[in-house]
Amino acid sequence: MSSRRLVEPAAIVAVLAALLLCPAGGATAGPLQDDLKARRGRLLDQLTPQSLAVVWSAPTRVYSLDVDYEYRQDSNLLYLTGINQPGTTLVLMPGNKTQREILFVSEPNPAREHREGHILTREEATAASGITAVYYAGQLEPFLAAMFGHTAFGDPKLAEAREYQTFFDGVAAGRASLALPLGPPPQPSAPLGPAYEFANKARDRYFGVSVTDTWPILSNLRQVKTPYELAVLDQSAAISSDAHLAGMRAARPGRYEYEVEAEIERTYLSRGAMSWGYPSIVGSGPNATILHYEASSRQMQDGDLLLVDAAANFQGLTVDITRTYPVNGRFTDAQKDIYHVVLAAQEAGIRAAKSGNKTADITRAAAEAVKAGLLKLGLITDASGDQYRTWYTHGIVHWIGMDVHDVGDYERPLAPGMAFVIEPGLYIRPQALDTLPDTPENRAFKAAVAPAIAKYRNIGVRVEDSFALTETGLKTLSARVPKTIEDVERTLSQSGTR
Ligand SMILES: [Mn+2]
Repeated sequence: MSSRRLVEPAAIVAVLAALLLCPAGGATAGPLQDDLKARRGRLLDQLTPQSLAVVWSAPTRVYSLDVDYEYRQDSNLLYLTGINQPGTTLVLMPGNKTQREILFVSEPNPAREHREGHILTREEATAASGITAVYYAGQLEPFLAAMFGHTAFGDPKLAEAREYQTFFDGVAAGRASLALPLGPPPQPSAPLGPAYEFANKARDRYFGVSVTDTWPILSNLRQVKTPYELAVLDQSAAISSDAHLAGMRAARPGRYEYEVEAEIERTYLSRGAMSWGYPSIVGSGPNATILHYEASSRQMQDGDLLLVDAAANFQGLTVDITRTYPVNGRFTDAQKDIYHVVLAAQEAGIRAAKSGNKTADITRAAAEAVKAGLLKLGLITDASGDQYRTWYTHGIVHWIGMDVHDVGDYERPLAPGMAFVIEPGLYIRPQALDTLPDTPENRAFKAAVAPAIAKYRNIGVRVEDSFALTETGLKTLSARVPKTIEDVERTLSQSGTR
């Protein structure tokens, strides 16, 4: 890491500011709306002409009693409309003459707006989404009833122009398709969600309509980021990278994990990322071996490693970054041993992250490096089997985007526009051995690794970077966060009174 590490990428920020940021008070027509239109166009292209597709917004969710959680929009609806407001529904009808995209938004409600804030007007919804046909939410039911009942809806001119005739013909011929983002079915007793509920109701009420699943289409679309999305993702990564650097400056023996978390999340908010992409993981000492440690309540001790896994949600896009570093500024030899194996695994994974390869190639390359490293450290005795999984316990590649573990097909070969992480980790939890069945082989394994366990116990290391594959190769979105032992120690030594 060079001394440029704290320099803002000012040129990039200026370009993005002009490209991305909407004026205060609301969105307007611009590059985002063009991109949203293109995203909807690609979905429309994959629907049969006699389809009616519906995408619902997420419900509000209760935190406790009369207080809600901060609103989190449904990712598919946000992807297609850019509208971060509950009570929004998108309808797409590829066979329509003029209005192939129809949006339903909440009615104005002065009393509610006094309590909760402004509700987009229909004009504002058009400006934000680029969709010109906007109705109020109360018209969704009459609209759907009209579509399935072959009757007029809205402006009489639409009926005159036989706007919906393709769909009506489809219903009459028994070939209409109700295209819903169903996704994998929920657990048998879990709530169904709007898509499954509506599918069931439609089956009960309407004949000549079959239900199809748009989830795989949407997942495949979201898997390949547009240039616009890649620009936002880059800016999201810049904020998260600075947050990690702020966390590194704050960490030291005697401070609490939550003080580091506070610096990280302060950075998000101060840079316009209005929330985290996932709850911050800030775990010191033995807590670094807990994959999703959330308490952040421990006082950090001299000699601890601190594992920080955190990233912001900026304009709906989230990267995923993890760093592990010594709170006193210097890795111990034992910590270095584990760290080197993790880094070697990530480097092997990065070499395999090429267009045409699959994520399984990354996984395999990293696992080979892990096995070789663990064997050398005496933490496994046999690199041919699954012993390494005692300490190497999770998958290391996932897509990133609107969801931190984003949708997308893991069998699809890597291609430009795909964004993902490579995140090997080793967690030397002595209790991991307790779960092994009591067999002669396992007894021998435990005895053989006992000296290494004594040396490495309670060390947890994960290193995670976010990447985008481009036409010219792999781009590391989180490259500014120091990663090698030298760079990490230099950064920590530069940050004051450690
Ligand atoms: Mn991750």
